[in-house]
Amino acid sequence: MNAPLRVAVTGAAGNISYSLLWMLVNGDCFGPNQPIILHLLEITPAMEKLSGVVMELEDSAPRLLHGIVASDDPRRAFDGVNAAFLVGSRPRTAEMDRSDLIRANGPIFVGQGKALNDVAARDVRVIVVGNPCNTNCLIAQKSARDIPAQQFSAMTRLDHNRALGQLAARAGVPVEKVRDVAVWGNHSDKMYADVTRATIDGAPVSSKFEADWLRGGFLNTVATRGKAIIKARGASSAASAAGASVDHMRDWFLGSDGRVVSMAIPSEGWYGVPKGLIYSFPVTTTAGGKHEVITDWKVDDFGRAKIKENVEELEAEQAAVADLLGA
Ligand code: NAX
Repeated sequence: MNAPLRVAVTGAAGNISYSLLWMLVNGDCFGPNQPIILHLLEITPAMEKLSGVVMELEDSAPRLLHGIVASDDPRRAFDGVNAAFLVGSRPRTAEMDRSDLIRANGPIFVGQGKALNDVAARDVRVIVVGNPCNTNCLIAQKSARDIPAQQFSAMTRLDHNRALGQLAARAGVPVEKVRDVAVWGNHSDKMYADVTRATIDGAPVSSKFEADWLRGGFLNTVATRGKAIIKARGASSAASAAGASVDHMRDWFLGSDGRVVSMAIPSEGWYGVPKGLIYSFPVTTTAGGKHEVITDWKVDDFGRAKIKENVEELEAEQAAVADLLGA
């Protein structure tokens, strides 16, 4: 057994965490020989609910769980952590539009970014799940001045997995036969699930399906899947979101074995995306927390327009929180 890894989860009493925490303690993310100490953060009014989650974790007696820290103080919850899942954020209410949500959540990520900067392990890897996740990630990253920017990321893996799932289902093959799908941009309904390099059982996706479907029904289904789940289930995606965050972090820590995956990371100017925007790119990952953007992806005119649209949306989000980025 390795020495325990300290893993923070915020919004630990929420819906996504109710799946995520058990995936973590069962070894799905960091492997079957990696013990973990869970660091759980909640807001004060949710601490009682969190105590129930802690009881259930204890009652599950997981072999890999070597301790739990539960707190409503980010500086205590992030102390020494090597990985952080920033899931908690304020939910969008009926009267809020996207810009209200951005303004409501921004300050949370200033505080959490500063706390990570001050007390997390220097090798910490951060995934932001709480929406609007790209811009929340930007705020946290800018607030953590001493942590290298590329250790911050936001989650587009659920969109990526949704795209894989749609293609596999339509082709009638197991999902592992589908490769080289990439999600570009923002985790919003503008995100672009790009299949121009994708293959199914070695054959190009473009040879299997009509371009009209790939640019129409397919993209639309992936982009609006969250809403369809809320309508059908009466609650937002939780287990699939937890699973996607685990896929993201597992690949980051253990490597994607040559597979293309999608991560929203600080742009270095790749594909004309302005430096610093938290933008989803096709990447491969290697063990030890490294990701490498695939820089020779041939983007067609349709893709270029989509990439630009996402840049514009993220720039507008960035402008809405400009006052929080120099904190
Ligand atoms: P819940 O409302 O069930 O849970 C959120 C939890 O966060 C609550 O327990 C709340 O008390 C806590 N919280 C709020 N402010 C906090 C703070 N400052 N510090 C710590 N905890 C805080 O939401 P859930 O269904 O778990 O979803 C969590 C977030 O994930 C939402 O923002 C949601 O929009 C986002 N999602 C992101 C996805 C993605 O692909 N990036 C997909 C799934 C999900 O929609």
